[in-house]
Amino acid sequence: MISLRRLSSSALVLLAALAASSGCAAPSSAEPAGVVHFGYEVVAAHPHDALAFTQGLAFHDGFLYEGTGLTGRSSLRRVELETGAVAASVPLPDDWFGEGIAVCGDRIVQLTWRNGVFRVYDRRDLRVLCDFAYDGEGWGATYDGERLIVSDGTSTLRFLDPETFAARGSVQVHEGGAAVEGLNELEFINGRVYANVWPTERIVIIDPANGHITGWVDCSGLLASRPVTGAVDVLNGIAWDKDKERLFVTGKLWPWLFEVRLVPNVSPPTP
Ligand SMILES: [Ca+2]
Repeated sequence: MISLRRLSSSALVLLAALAASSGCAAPSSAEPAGVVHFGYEVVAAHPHDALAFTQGLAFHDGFLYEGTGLTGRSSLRRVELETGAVAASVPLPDDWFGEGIAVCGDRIVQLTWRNGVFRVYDRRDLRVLCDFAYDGEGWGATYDGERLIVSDGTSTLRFLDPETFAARGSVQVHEGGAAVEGLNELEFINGRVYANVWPTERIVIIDPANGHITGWVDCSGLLASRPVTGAVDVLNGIAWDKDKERLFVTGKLWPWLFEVRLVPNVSPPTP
């Protein structure tokens, strides 16, 4: 069994109570009780590098940190929130395909898709500290304060020691007995793991203690709310400013990065 710190779920309990009192649509019978369906409100839209194939996103001390993908174009960046300007950028080797990132204290860990390497940086100057070999694909990453949490495109979240990368357990993410595949970019927020579900416009909210789903966020229509020229790819990238409790989302090649506020108790999308 996996041992971890369980944080308060009082917010979700409150949201469920609000749902019951407001007459909003009840969850379908196919999912467990208590699953909250969120929509969103756009708080702000900030410029984002439309050439950045966003694979990892985090927020720390006033800056966004972004990992980009595609061979020959992969990088780790420090990005100014308001302007989208790239304040610092370090390229990955040309044949590496960058994936998720996690800020672990003074270090940043960046995954690669199929290169079998985690790269570790000094967060302060983005200097490469070391590389770690691992088996399998790397997709998303986040940090819960104790463990690195990674996804690999399946329904499994793996927990690793953030310094040695030793395995510290895993959970399968499921809803009503059905595995939720395609877990991609991750963000740890108030005891839950938020995960982009590739290749959809939905974010799933996961209890990392048991893999149960506690909510869904439907981000459909988000990018369409702003002018877009050029090719774009899917929603990917979630970052949480824990000091100001701001939630940021973007996508691969999106020209915008959005601050959003989640709105509970929307009806789930029709399958
Ligand atoms: Ca993230």
